[in-house]
Amino acid sequence: MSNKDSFTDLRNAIIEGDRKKAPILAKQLLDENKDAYSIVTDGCSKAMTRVGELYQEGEYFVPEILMSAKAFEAVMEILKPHLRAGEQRASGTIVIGVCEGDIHSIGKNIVSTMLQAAGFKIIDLGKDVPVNAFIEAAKENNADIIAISALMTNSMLGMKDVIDAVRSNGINAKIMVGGGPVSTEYAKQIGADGFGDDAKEAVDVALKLMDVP
Ligand code: B12
Repeated sequence: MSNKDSFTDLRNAIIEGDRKKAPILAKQLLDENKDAYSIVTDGCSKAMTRVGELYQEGEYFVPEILMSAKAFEAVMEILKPHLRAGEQRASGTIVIGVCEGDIHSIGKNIVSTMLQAAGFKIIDLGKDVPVNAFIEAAKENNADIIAISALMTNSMLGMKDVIDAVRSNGINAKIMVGGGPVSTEYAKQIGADGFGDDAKEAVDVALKLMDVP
């Protein structure tokens, strides 16, 4: 990371996969009155982008990525209560999960936390979720929205299977999608009702789908 700012040490701790130091640094940032969501975006998420680059450059392998992911998760434990302290203006039920074959869950967890903070009831199906599980959960919970995450170009193809199954089962839920390789264009192409680039956008899109001003 080139530009040094308040989040540099935290980013480095995550890049180095230091799961002891990272939450301590996050706590310090909170004590300095840094906003919890900006700690996630400017600290943690940027660090993971760098980890992805190091993986592509052949510097990092899966074990190193896993250590960084664990450090990120340790930070999220500290930040979650602060992210949840938001204004709760939404009502509605959202079923959320990561596409089948995909075990990337960090981004989905942040989206889930932020949606909950906005007031939605969240049914989190976790990662590697088969199409049927989305359908069953949507029916059982009378879902207003189904939110699907994918981090890989091959797993994101499964989003269309979920959407097709939702429509053919006559489920009346709106569908929103997101995650690394997903774009507005792709979302339109597969017939999703909404797309969000990050967790804040996910909340805006969900509120819009529920007609909350
Ligand atoms: C961490 C990580 C892992 C960890 C995941 C741990 C965990 N618990 O999640 C582990 C080590 C397990 C892993 C494994 C693999 N990974 Co990986 N991984 C990453 C990495 C470095 C970071 C992802 C991350 O957490 N980002 C931080 C979060 C906060 O961002 P995010 O997920 O994008 O989420 C935000 C937005 O996208 C959005 N969002 C997310 N979901 C949703 C949903 C909705 C509805 C909305 C609206 C918005 C939204 O909001 C989030 C918050 O702002 C990425 C690199 C990258 N640049 O993304 C590679 C990456 C995703 N992995 C990759 C690969 C190839 C793999 C492996 C195949 C490696 C291997 N050889 O085994 C396996 C796949 C395993 C599988 N079957 O899923 C590739 C995917 C390439 C591709 N395009 O298909 C990437 C891009 C790395 C690379 N540059 O090549 N990985």
